[in-house]
Amino acid sequence: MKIRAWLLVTLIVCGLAGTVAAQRVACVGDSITYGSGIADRLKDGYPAQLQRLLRQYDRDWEVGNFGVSGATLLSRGDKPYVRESAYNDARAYNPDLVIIKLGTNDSKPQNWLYQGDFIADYSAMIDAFRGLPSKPQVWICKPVPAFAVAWGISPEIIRDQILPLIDQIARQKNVPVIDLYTALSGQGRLFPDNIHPNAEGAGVMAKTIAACLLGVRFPPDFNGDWQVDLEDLIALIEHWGRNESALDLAPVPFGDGMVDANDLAALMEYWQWRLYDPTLLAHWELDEDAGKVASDRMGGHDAALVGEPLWQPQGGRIGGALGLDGLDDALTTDLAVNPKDGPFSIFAWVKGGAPGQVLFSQQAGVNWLMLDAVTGVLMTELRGAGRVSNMLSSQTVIADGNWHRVGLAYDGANRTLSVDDLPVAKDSQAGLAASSGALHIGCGKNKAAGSFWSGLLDDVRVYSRAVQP
Ligand SMILES: [Ca+2]
Ligand SMILES: [Ca+2]
Ligand SMILES: [Ca+2]
Repeated sequence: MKIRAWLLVTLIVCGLAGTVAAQRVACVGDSITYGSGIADRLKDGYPAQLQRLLRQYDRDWEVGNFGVSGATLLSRGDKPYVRESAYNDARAYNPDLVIIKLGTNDSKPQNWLYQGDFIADYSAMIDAFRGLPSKPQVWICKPVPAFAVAWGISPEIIRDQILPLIDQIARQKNVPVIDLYTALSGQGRLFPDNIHPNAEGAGVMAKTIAACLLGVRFPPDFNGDWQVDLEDLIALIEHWGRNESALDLAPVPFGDGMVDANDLAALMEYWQWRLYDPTLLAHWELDEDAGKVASDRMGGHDAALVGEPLWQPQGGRIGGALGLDGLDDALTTDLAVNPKDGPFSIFAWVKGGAPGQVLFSQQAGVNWLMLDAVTGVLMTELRGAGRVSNMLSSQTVIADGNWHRVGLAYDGANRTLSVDDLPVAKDSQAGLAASSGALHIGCGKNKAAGSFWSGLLDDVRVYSRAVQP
């Protein structure tokens, strides 16, 4: 009976999957939205953090920061938002979603004089945004708490008067509310000046807002493979009816601790979703069937085909692959990862090869991953700057006509070579020699004869972390 209920629920929610697509988000607000008091507000302000969270789901999410320090919702306040150029900018942004977080500055005595206008002014702003050609969905936020009176801002007015008014507006205008007040209650340590959240506090805001927009509190990928699939569903089933915060996807934004139908529905909304690992710098899937460009799924580093590599749409390990002739075929990229800068890794599926051939190299640098010129074992020439440091060789020959997943990972202290997700060589190496050249795929550092790869190449990934095999 239980299983049948499961299947039924699964089938019902499956029909709803795929409704979450990337959109343009305009963040309207005051100095808390702007990011006052955050050292690097363009990186750590809540809109920037929100964009990063959303882009785990889809690279096309776009979040604009239209915060204005000191701005009030009240049009008779001392700095009405509607008279700021940011208001025009936010409307010209053509948003699909608008997040309004105002009210904090309205609690100042000179502004709260006009409290009687609050509902009408807020309604007018909601209507103005809803009337844009892009017909955005408007969300309103309960302001974050104030932890002391500062600049005339009143913690009590926010809590006792503004919060209930926001609820009232939400009902009257049928607009969804994001409760940033509850999200940050008791978190005074995240507010160095008692009013403005620091980067961590802005992160809590971003998480809360992202949860509301996405319908899920965090990515429903419990085993960390950036895919939402059967393994994640099984994890949910195994914890069904239990109190397990690591699987508490819903209800948004705060969860309920329990693993139940809410969480299943949230997961199914992302069924078969491919998430983006923020440490994945580039991912060439090599699934094209024509052309001289291998596109980067992460968007920033499309690779150029050199020579006459052949697309093999049916012949890959994952989808299609690229065939290289061992003479002059390769891929060049503009991705420059300096080995001196710390952890990174590179992985690919490969088939073929011969002694001396190179999979990855760095222009004006060294060969990152290659087959030993004599024995054909997998090795790297990447090493420390000192004369005592050595190359690292495995004992593993991969040129046996089968597909193998090969990798090189550096965690800042250790080099690891892997084949088929098992380590085949590892040593400590405190720091690698600096090199800022671009990554070559399928040829040596100098494109020397004999260094070109002969065989198939598929699913090349470069990370800014050490992915452990
Ligand atoms: Ca997963
Ligand atoms: Ca739950
Ligand atoms: Ca592929």
